[in-house]
Amino acid sequence: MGRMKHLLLVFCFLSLFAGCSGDKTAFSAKATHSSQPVILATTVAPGSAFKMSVSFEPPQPVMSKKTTFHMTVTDLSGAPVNDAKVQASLVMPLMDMGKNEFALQPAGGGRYHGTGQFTMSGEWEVVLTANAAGKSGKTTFNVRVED
Ligand SMILES: [Cu+2]
Repeated sequence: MGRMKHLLLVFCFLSLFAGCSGDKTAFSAKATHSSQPVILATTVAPGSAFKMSVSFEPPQPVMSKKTTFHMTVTDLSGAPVNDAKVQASLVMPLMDMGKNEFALQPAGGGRYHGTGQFTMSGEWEVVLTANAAGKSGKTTFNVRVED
């Protein structure tokens, strides 16, 4: 087991070096993935009236847990939009995973929160649509989900 312990120390050091949390999972292969970006691509639909950003809790979404979505909506000048109806749709680009949609609730300052669950690891599209004052916007975030 001495060799195992040594390997564990090396992995802990490497994961600290990579900037991850160095917790109990540091030995697993997951930790080495943590230096990869969570959001792989962002695509704003043509003609969108809003700008959107998104982040996650936990910061790296995993398929076995619910994910809290934090997002912001601004108009094209950057002013927060507080009264939008915001909907998220979770889609796998490579396969039909069924309908997986939920609404996000406004939290002031152009921020919206909601909870959803990715039902598989791999690449997902988080499609966010916002509607306010007769205008609409749509942004797709390609997101990496771990198992
Ligand atoms: Cu799938």
